Amino acid sequence: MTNASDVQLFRQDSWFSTGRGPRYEQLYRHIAAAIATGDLQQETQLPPERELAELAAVSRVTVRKAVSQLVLEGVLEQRRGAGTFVRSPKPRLEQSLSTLVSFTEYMRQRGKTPTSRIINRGLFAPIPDEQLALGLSAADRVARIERLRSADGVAMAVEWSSLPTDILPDPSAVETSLYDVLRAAGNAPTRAVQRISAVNLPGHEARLLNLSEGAAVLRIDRTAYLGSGRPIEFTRGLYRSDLYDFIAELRLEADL
Ligand code: 16G
Repeated sequence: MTNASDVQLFRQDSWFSTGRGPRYEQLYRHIAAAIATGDLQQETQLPPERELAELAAVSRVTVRKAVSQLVLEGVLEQRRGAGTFVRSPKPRLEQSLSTLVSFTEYMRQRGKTPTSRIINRGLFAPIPDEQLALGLSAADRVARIERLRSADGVAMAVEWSSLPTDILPDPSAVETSLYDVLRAAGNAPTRAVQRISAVNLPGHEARLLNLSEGAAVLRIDRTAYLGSGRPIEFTRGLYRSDLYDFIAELRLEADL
């Protein structure tokens, strides 16, 4: 049933201006802004697609595009047989536990046995990328571990993980899982930002991964943060492209 505030909120002159982009995009921005300002509160049900199209004087396709974008971003939620709702944010801890998965956890969840071969580790002078990501100065030291990550004996990824030395004073403490060590010290990250790109494998890493030099792999740079907002992990990894579903899953779930 249409109520007066829906009529007000969705009528076209409250969100559409000529020259500000396609209708679905303007409608999308309008709904996102209404949620951000609280005009549309958590758990509010949106009018059904047909009704919304009528209120906004647009086609159902326009409504669908705007709504599906917000669903994809996790702002709206479609509940089967019930309708579309403004999603309530999950508590921070739960969110991070459900989305910030370590290599070890990810492989175990899929019934595989994860292993790590340490290629290099120690305390080093930070390179500029590490300084930038972790907020270190050139005079600081950084704990760095280079590992070959395998699952059921198959090489999957090469990872270089860098952490401030007060967070990981002894890189040799890491056996299989870095996150287990961080968790044990009460320093588990609660949020991470990842940058994903496609690169061609250099010779050294190609040999480690049993792939040919120049093969296309995914490079992922992850910066992970404590609840306080402090960055504590910068990991650059080269991942075989058969790990792609793992990455897609993270990107879909993460409310970054
Ligand atoms: C994942 C993370 C990496 C993290 C590692 C910890 C990605 C793209 N990267 O590989 O940043 O350091 O897990 O795994 O997901 P671990 O606890 O098994 O060492």
